[in-house]
Amino acid sequence: MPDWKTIRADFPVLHQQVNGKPLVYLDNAATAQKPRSVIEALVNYYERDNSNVHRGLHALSMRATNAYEGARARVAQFINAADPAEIIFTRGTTESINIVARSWSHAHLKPGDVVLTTEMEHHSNLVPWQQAAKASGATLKYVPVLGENAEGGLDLAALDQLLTKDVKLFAFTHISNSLGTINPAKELCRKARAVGAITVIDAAQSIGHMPVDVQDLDCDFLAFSGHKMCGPTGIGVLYGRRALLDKLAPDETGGGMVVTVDYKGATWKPSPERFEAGTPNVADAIALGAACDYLDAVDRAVIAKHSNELGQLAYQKLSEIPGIRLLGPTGERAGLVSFAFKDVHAHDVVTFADEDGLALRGGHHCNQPLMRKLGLTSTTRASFYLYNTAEEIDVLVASMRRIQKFFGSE
Ligand code: 7TS
Repeated sequence: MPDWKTIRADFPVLHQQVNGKPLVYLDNAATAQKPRSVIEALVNYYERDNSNVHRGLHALSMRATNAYEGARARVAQFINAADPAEIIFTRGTTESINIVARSWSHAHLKPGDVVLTTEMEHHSNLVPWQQAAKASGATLKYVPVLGENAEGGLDLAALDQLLTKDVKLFAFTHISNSLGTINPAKELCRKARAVGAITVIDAAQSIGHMPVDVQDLDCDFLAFSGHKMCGPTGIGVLYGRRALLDKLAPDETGGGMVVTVDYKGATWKPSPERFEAGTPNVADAIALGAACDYLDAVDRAVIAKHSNELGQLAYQKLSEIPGIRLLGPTGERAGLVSFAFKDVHAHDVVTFADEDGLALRGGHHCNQPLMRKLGLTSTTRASFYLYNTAEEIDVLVASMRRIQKFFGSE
């Protein structure tokens, strides 16, 4: 078992005071902090190797290219992809999903087809499918969530009813960013495959928090962001099965992704270049590789156990506060809790908690349709990661008790 307290020492930003109190950073579902090794990977690249990739024959360009392609191979290993060519570097989860929603949908969806997603999706895995359905004439359907606090997770019996031969694509989140639900991703992929639908997993919340193996999950596409797994912002990944990618038209066109061009047209390179037009985000891709190294050195199964236990502990301690309503599963859950006081807006909760040095998030968490279904406009969310401790949950609970007393919310 790693010493979680020494892990904290790897994250420079955590060691500061906020409003005269030690910072308690519990906004990891929005973005995770960066260990020194990731920050150094960025600095080293810009101080020693900075150059454009793929097109140069000089030493710096070759070093940059090797490091960039090395990062691709590292990410492939991180998610157990069969081939580094299945790793496309993007700006993040949102761009990754949009690429599939535009390129794949444009070629494959027609009126009468069904795109299936769930009621617990982040807008990034919802609005692109609404757009794809509108553009193609396909119908978008949602797997419902169960329970007045969505504590029952996805309605798997309803899923079985919804999964007809008309379903061409099923897109779902691995972990809900507003409920803390861990979806049975492997089972969902198996069910979708049985009716011939392809699968898209939104792994934004799972990628840095638990082992993710695309071959074991047997998914077709998987999307994630570097910044939620200790890597930089502005870099993310679209994983796609090679056989699907090679048949897919590019989403963006330009330099670097063509074989030949004349005044009439162009031909495309295979994946991954086909989907990476223009100068890529070299530095951040390399630092994402460093983030993979960091997380694997700790071990993602161990990280999952640690942050899920913090999630359960926080859920249990917060549920003892009068007038609080907690969302999501009552038992096993991911490392986040989302809750609401009856008469206090989440923005007030977050502002009060900030006085106690806490970094929380309040709002709809880009889950507006789900919030509306649950009769809420917003929740307060605390989300945990490998550097958080049980003592920090005590700070959270004490702060929430102070707020509850101040507002007299019952
Ligand atoms: N999918 C899920 C499940 C997410 O939680 C997020 C970001 C995204 C997609 C989009 O990721 P991006 O990196 O492309 O922006 N979630 C949150 C959040 O919960 N609070 O801030 C961002």
